[in-house]
Amino acid sequence: MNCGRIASISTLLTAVVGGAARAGAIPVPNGSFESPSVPLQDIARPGADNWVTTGGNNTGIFPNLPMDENFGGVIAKRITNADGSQLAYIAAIYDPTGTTDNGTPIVNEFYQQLPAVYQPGQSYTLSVGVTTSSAQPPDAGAKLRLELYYPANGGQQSVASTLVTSDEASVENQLLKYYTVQTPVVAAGAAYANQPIGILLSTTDNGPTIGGTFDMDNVTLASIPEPASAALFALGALVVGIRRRRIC
Ligand SMILES: [Ca+2]
Repeated sequence: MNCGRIASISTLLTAVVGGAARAGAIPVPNGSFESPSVPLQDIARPGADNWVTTGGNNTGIFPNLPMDENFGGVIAKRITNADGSQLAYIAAIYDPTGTTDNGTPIVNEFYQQLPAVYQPGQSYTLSVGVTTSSAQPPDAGAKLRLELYYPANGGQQSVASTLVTSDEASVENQLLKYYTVQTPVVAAGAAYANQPIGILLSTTDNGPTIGGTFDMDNVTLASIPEPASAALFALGALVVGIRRRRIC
């Protein structure tokens, strides 16, 4: 192989692998729950733009407080590391046979289906900031489900999920801790390959006697190329090494 050809291969490998090795951010519309804008005096409102929310008033968004406030003896704390000025709340209770004030089942979820699809050769990482409400902290053992799914058979089929418990989610009810959901590398033959990516945040792992509320913020999603890219990178480096040892 001549030196010119080796040089061109190494240049190509460096370009291809260098591009593939970077994790890519996938937009999550209203992932920071900044829309619609909720006036401070309204305290909170159900629903959130771009997300499907269930459970009536049990799911919605609220403006972060400028400072800790005392509401009739209940201390509501400012969340000190919020992203932007608003966050989401979700009640921990789960009672599909019960009904909310709006007449809907007590099933509390945020979900949305993205335009992006699960691409073979990529893995996906969902990241969500979570804390517990200072005014209505969740009961011990309450769980929050963070999930990546794909639409199937008219429903949602889980690809990967993480359960966050109230005991670990809180730092004095005022500091977000970040949790991730990691998918495997998508195989070309996987049922969810090339299917739309869905994000689900829910409290459906609890029961009808579990009270309190989780707060969430800054939902982000990234795609990461499969480890084989690292081998390609090593191959690229090897070709560069061969080129440098030869006299051209
Ligand atoms: Ca936010």
